[in-house]
Amino acid sequence: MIRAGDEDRGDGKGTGGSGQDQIGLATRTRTRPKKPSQFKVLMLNDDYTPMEFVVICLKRFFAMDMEQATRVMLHVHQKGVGVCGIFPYEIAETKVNQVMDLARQNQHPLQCTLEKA
Ligand code: TYC
Repeated sequence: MIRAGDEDRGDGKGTGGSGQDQIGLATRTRTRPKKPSQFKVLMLNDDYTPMEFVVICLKRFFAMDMEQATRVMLHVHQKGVGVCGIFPYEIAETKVNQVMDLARQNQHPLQCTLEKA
């Protein structure tokens, strides 16, 4: 049964029902729509992709200006990985594919990937 105080955890399951009193189970529907989950697009360092090419990708696909793109590229170059942006899944996936396609066309080994935010 559902009592006052049972909460919606945001996953459609809530916390209703403690085990003993679940006769006549109610199926609740959400009132709030679920937020689309967000994904980080990560750029990985390698030893061969030219710095200028990484900057071009960051400007073209992540709408960065020269200064932002250079900062993110140098961060990746120094730390090994960096965040290009955070997007809903399908947009993040599209951006990964755009980077990887342009890198492949130019025969650079640049790698870009997704991670749940
Ligand atoms: N490490 C590369 C170089 O020295 C530059 C680079 C930066 C490559 C960022 C990939 O995601 C990257 N030419």
